[in-house]
Amino acid sequence: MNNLTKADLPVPAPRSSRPEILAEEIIERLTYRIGKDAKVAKPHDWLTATILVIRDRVIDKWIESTRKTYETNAKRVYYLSLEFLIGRLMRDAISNLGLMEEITNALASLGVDIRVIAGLEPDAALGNGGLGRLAACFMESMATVDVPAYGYGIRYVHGLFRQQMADGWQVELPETWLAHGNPWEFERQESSYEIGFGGAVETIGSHDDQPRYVWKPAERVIATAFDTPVVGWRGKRVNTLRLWSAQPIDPILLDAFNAGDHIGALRESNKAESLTRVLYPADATPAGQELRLRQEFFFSSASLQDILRRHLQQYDDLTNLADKVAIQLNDTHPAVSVTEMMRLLVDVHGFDFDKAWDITRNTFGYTNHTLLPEALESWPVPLLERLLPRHMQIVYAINAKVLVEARKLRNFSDIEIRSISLIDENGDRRVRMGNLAFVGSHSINGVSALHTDLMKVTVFADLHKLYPDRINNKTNGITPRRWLMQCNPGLTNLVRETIGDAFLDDAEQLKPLDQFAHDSAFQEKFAAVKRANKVQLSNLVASRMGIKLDPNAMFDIQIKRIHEYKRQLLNVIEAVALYDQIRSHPELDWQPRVKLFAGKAAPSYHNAKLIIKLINDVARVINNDPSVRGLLKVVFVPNYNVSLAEVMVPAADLSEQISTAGMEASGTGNMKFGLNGALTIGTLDGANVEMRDNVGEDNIVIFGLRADEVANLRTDGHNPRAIIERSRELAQALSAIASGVFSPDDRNRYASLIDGIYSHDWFMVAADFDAYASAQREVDILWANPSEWYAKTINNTARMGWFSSDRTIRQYAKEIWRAG
Ligand code: B1H
Repeated sequence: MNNLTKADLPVPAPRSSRPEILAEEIIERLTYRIGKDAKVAKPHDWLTATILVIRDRVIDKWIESTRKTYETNAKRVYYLSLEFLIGRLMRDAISNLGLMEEITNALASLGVDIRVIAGLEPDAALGNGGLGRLAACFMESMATVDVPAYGYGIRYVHGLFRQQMADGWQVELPETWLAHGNPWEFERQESSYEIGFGGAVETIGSHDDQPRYVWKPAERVIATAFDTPVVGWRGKRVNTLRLWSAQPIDPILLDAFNAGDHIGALRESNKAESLTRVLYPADATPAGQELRLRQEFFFSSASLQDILRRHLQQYDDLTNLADKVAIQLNDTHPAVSVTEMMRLLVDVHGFDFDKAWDITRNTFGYTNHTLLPEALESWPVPLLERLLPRHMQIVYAINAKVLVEARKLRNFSDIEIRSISLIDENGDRRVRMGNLAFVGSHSINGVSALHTDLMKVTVFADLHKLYPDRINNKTNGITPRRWLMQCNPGLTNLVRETIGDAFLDDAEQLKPLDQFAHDSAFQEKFAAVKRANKVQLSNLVASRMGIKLDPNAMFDIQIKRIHEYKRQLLNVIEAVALYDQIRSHPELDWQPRVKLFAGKAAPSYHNAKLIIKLINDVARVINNDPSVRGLLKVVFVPNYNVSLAEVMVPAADLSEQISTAGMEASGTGNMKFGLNGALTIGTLDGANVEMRDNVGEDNIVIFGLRADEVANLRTDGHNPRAIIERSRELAQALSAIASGVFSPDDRNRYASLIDGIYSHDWFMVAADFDAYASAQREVDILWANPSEWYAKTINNTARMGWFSSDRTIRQYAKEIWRAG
């Protein structure tokens, strides 16, 4: 080094935000970074050039944030997640930096429409649904509330599949979000780690009383980091999303190549790269394959090695790890981290087992996102033994410690011991990842009040008895930047004009809007904003599907993954029943409705795919029947993703949140709709319960069985056939579907789906049908009275501020991480 010390090194001068300067910079990037003359530049080139200009401003803040964390010895939070469902980044970054007007004008001066290029940015869909989107909202909120945080995940080459419709059936196509390169990411070749698989464990020095173990993997791959900056509101802080990509140790086996085996020469390379090639499209349906476990270990090990390296570089000591590092496990997908941390501390850094266990538990927190038994991860013992032999030993050692404590100190019975064990001995022996994450963490949280209560009495009842102070609740939230300010500028501007800007920095400051709920002038403006958003959605549906919607009709929307427990089936059966009613009672005062659906089904989930087909079949019949007189339309919008949600959410009048009570851990779409002024029709499930508490029971339409009633019916057995026989509307709708009225080309198509309702009705579709249908008629009555309707929906916007993910993150920071 020269005579400058590192601390003296200059930082770049602050950059101008004047549109003229921004325009100059865009031309500069276009010319020298992309190598294009503005005269021939394609819209994609303009997009990249614009992102590069914004990116520089992000980098300035990024470096500042990273320096500050280092200089203040601040605690760092690491959010480990196999999914980050990010969506587009450009508008988010521009808006959080406060440069929307300036960039829009700069582009306009160059003859470029920002909306056109913004629409070209691909959706980063590195996630399935709510769990992945929550991780993305949390990243943005952690930057906003100034928590020094890193997200760790996988840089999938192919994110969630693109959904196409072929004759009403879902077809999956690969998503190629990196096709045009990704200007947001920085490859960090210097941050690379070796990740092992297989092999054996060697014991060293077994003659003394503390033998050491060394894992000698048979296979190794390299994990390389790709960093994406995440900008908080008003550019306060910029954090890092670090995604790992797998690379071979030897990119090509030259000997094999030279011997003429051109394919064999690349075999290792292909195998390594296949590790991070695709996202599992499972979403609360079991994935279960070896490749998935490899992905989980790959990103866990890379992340922990990176965390320990950074910590050692700063503190030169791992004994204070838990004071300076908090690691949050987003569900059990990274749970193998608990054993990898133990291996690194004990085998690599020489800690004794008990000390390492204290450090590990004090460092980790675990968030549970589902109680669905089929979604609780467990891996066969022989698979773990083969792929991660040292980790399997560590599982046994942890298990021994926990079970001895439970038996000796707490007198646990055989049954209780069996339920808390890390090894499931019912049938093939499997390692329970939820139990591993639980015992390896000081905090285990649920994602809504109801879900957390249920955790304590169902899957984790016995572990809760052993460690009663660990389970806590952190009700989910959503970022109001993306889910109000960016997706709904019309409403944002109206609210600013009406109550000022305080809500921009604190969503709970939406409250004063309450006073305008019954103000007819304000109601009119609120309705006009909603109508404009509905026109925008109608245009999208017209251009993508050639279907014309009437923006004066009620837009009734259910968008989320397709799952039996989410009960899209209940919704579409009700549509069929309503169709019957409209035709048999043309004299009644029916309120025009458009029922919109969107969502993807796991490719292996037969019934979910059949439900999509049913929605499309029902839509075709109803939409083409003149006797409906435009009073009902059904539309399934293909390829649901974050960007589509950003158009559909602001356009909703009615939000469908109708899961079987006890099954939706939280839901987050429910919050997005409420914030954007939709009325919710829903069950008392997940966060709907807290939404009711916040908006008041007059401002939400609740129906159906409660979670405890569902549980009782399931244990006592209920008789769906008798229920169906008592409900004429339901019986007729079911028999129409089952007999092929909507599937004349294949009359048996829905026989088994409907038979499931008759024979066991696990998801309580029959049991809840009448309550749901009458709740819908109640909604019609409200809709017929616009001043009442808008009073309620204004109250929803005013009272949803508590569901900001800023609030959620502050609770995590204070109560779990003790950081920020
Ligand atoms: C949620 C998942 C999930 N819970 C397995 N569990 C997956 C499970 O690919 N897999 O194997 C993927 C995802 N996702 C959702 O999390 C809940 O169903 C929602 O109710 C909740 O709002 C969301 C965020 O907490």
